[in-house]
Amino acid sequence: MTPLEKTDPAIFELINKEKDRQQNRLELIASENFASAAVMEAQGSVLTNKYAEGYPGKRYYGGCLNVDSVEELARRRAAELFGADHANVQPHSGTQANMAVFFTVMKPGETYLGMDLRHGGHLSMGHPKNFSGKIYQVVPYSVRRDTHRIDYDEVLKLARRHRPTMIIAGASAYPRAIDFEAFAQISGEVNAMLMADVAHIAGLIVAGIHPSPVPHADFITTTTHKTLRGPRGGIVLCRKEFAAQLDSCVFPGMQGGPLMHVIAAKAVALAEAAGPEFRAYQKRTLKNAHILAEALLEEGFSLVSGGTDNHLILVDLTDKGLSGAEAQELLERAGITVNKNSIPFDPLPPGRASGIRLGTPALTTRSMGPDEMRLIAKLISTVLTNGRDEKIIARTQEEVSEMCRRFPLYEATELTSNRR
Ligand code: DSN
Repeated sequence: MTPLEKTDPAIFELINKEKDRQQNRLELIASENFASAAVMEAQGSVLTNKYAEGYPGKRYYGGCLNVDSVEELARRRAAELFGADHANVQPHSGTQANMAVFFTVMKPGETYLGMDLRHGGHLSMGHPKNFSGKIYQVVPYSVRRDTHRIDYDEVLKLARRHRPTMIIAGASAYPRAIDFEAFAQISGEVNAMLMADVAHIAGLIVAGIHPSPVPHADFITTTTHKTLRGPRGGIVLCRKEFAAQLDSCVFPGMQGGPLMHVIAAKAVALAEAAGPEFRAYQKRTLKNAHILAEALLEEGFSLVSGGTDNHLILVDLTDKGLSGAEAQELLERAGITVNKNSIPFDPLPPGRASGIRLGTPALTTRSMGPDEMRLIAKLISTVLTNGRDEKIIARTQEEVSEMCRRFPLYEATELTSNRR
């Protein structure tokens, strides 16, 4: 019996069930991944017990010698990996990383440009219930109706008209490469700060298979758990002239004690991301996304923008007579996990949505490749065409289980960690 099983059988059982779910289902949520055993070991370590408000060498608590070294390593690894001047590794999430930049750059009431949430933008780019929509004035930019790609002419026009303090280049559901240089030209012309939110594509960037924003942006934010394959959390990178102000906006500005166990896990993931295996993994992720997109097109699906340049695909279901919510539910019952997603110019509200978003980072981590992507496209097509048929759902579930058995994720004996 493990200590957890003995102390809290209810939580032990739920973790065990979640492990089974991860093991036995096809994880296609574009923002999820499976962190390594080393990352989870660091995150589950004694560092969770240490308070360390402040920064290395300037803490409000004694006993910070070891956690100082941990945070120094994490900061150095992050800055080196991306080629940035400065890194703050304390934000607890991507939204908090973004909040730190807003607080550094903008006064309440000031204006910024961000990608329209209905066109791929993120909650923290102006949702009316989020700080970014409540405290600041957002001017949303969109994708073009004909290509579904960012309309850089519109961004320029809006920038000239509104003279924003900041422009955000970044998205959470955009399947095409982002032209950070074009954003930098626009922000330069109107004298705005440029923030790149690369949460989704960070892994591709460090692997050199998506253009980097580092030479162009004043601030770069990312989460650490998506393509970067680390623990859940956020990081901000910036030019050195903003370092002190950014750090002070994170602590004491918006957070108290940093999560040192998570920072240690971030450091581990950043070291993993610097290695050659990680680059190969990102290339496989990209290739799998291309193959999955092509196979879905062959199955008769429409894809937003016609395909993908990165790890994610937005499927437009308008001609299938299904909402994204219905498709998500049918696929879930068949063992395939996706999320409903708005598509550009969506006639349905976000709670129903006309699309689903698919991503290949997690399945690539468990070593699935082109053959599996083609099979998955067929399974998705079968379910979404005949999903009300219980026999089809049951047969698909069996195929999913068989595929998952061939690509084991966790050691059979370990209940809470140890990705293979
Ligand atoms: N929720 C994340 C995503 O799925 O893209 C963004 O924070």
